[in-house]
Amino acid sequence: MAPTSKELPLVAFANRLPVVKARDGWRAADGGLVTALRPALEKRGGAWVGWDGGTSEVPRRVEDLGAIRLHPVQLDRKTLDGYYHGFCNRTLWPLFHDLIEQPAFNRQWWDAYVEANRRFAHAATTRSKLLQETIRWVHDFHLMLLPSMLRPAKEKGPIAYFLHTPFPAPELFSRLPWSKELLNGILGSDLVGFHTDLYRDNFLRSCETILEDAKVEGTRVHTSDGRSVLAATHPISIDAQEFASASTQPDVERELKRLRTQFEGRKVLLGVDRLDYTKGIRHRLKAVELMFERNPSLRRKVSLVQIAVPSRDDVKEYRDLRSDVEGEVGRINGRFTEPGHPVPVHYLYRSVPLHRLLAYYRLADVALVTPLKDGMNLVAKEFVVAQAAGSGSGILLLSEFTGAAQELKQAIMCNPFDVEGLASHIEDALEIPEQQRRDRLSAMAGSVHNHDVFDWTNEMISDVEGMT
Ligand code: ADQ
Repeated sequence: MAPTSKELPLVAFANRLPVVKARDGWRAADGGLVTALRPALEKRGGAWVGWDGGTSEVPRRVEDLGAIRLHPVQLDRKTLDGYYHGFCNRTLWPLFHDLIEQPAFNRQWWDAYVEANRRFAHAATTRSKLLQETIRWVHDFHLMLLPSMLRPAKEKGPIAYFLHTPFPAPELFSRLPWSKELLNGILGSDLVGFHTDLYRDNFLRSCETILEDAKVEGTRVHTSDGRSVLAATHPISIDAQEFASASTQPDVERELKRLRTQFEGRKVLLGVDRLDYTKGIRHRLKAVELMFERNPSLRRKVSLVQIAVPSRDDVKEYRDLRSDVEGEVGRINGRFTEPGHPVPVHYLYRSVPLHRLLAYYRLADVALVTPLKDGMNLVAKEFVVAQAAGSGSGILLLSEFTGAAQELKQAIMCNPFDVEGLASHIEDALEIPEQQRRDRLSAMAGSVHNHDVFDWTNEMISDVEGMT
């Protein structure tokens, strides 16, 4: 569809292109960001700039992404190592998640980060089709310098930036030797979006305390070059309607029937995460162990299913996490499995297909979404929508340190650092009367339906469009 006179085309910048190579050729990748941006990109016409994943054969278009043009960015091995494996995953990720692991500061990684951001800017400014007037929307902590690098082409339309992780308190952020450069990079945008007011305010306080020549007034930052940048809260969401409808499809019902037989007579606790130290999996397992220790009768009546998607296994902290988690699962099962009965902890180290994931969401009596820190956490939203669609009455146990806790107020809130408290919350959650469970669930599913991922996209776009 051609854009109307008021609707500018959209160019998305994200670390990865939204495509994967399957056996029968290239196709759109599964993922929240592709789902979120696709309707706007298709309606307005647009392009996606992202790293090519190390292959030089990415096509300019793929059939299931319609007219969306793909602009691959190439990164040599050394730049990629410093930028992605180093600065993104070992410096910014732990720093932005409140130092759950210690960030490493390394000047070569920083240089590679600057260089990688430059390559993204170069990809945008050297491709003639991107030079028409567009909205440029930059995503996440990989590309914090990019907005200011795109700014010299300001007359080509407004720039939005969205951070998918938390933004840390200035007391933590200022430890980064390049904190000023990153703030000035982000401030190249017209609009900066965050999941919660807390992250937005941390960003504003950081600008106030770290930048001498910027002035913060309310939620605006006035820069030394006379511009005014708006910081706004826009929590991301999911395609609630699609999730609800997929949750009751025949393939999900079949899988659910099989799982119900497998777990007959047991209540099911469920964890679904990337295997990341921010997700609180170690603390969760300790709490489950404590629960079984304190309640021998639950050993035959309750199972934990922990599904963990492999993630960043080239980083030592992630390999250590995997071996800790697997050791803990082994220990719990060794201690509490009773002869002739199933193991109490079922651990799947893999990505599962959507119909199976939805069947697990519907099966669960209690979802344990207990990150130590998480920008939003989409698993919490997916769980309540899938449960409600299947007329379930599952309980969401939710860490207060997730962005989702700001919206899903009817969850049972917990502090995952308090392992004993977490164990008690799980015990209590198993006892909540049915009507109360249903009331909580329907309120939460309603709030996700009322503000879905397309509202998120539209709100960001309409905010930034209003600035031209
Ligand atoms: P993530 O840290 O990746 O995202 P999250 O928001 O929970 O975290 O999204 C994970 C996604 O992966 C969900 O859609 C989930 O369905 C899927 N998933 C998880 N385990 C899976 C499994 N075993 N098999 C298949 N799919 C699985 C970052 C930030 C978050 C923020 C999002 C979006 O860290 O805080 O919510 O971006 O902004």
